[in-house]
Amino acid sequence: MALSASVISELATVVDDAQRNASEIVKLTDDQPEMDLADAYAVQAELLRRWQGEGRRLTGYKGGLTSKAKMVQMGLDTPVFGVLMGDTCVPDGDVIDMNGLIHPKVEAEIAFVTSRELSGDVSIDEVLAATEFVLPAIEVIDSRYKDFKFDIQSVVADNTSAARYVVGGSPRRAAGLDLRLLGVVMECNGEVVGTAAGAAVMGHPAASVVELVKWLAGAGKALPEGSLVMTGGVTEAVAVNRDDHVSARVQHLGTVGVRFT
Ligand code: OOG
Ligand code: MG
Repeated sequence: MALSASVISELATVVDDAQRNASEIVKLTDDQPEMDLADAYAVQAELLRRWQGEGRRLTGYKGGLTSKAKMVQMGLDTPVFGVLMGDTCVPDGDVIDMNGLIHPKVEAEIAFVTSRELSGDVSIDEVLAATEFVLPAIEVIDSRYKDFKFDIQSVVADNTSAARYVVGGSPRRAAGLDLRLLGVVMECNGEVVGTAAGAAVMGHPAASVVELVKWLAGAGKALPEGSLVMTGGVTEAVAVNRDDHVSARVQHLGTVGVRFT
């Protein structure tokens, strides 16, 4: 780490305020060029500590930049991890108020809910054996950085752009499904805006969970039983506007949808 605890705390305040007020900020590295990835995750950990202190609940974790499409779109080549807070969960079919967001984009994802704790080095098969069900998801990302432009440190400190998440459809047991082959179609106002298969995420969506568990282990943590894991957008993220209706259809897992007002 390159930054002091007091600077980490100041940066957490900058990000927290931007998230609360839906106000744009400049990349943290503009003012803190020394900031490294460990500092960035320290800012994220400080945010989580504050949020839990306010009574907000950690419901799971997210992997980001786990598909080639997302990496190319953002010009970064390292997966990132973030936290999911219960109050940012939007019911399937519900509406999201654009007023609380800056410049939201949507991503179609495959989500997991775990049935057992996972820790350390796990295999794809171990992840699948510890999976209660898989389900379709839409993640709404809303980078707090101007023009959605950032480097890896800045996006990690911004909790990897997490803003809202929607899960639903028809949750299914993973056994008997080849998650690599699940077709995914994202639509906006009935028009197809993205297509992919599960394998777009690291060759297998469960590989994103493997990496997440490894990242948690590095911080001395395990992935608790009953966690929701968003494995990352399978296609490029798509910008949305007021009155847009977005849906993500995942083969065998049904459809999840949300509208913006
Ligand atoms: C970073 C978050 C990426 C995903 O699913 O790839 C992400 C960003 O692109 O703003 O959530
Ligand atoms: Mg995502």
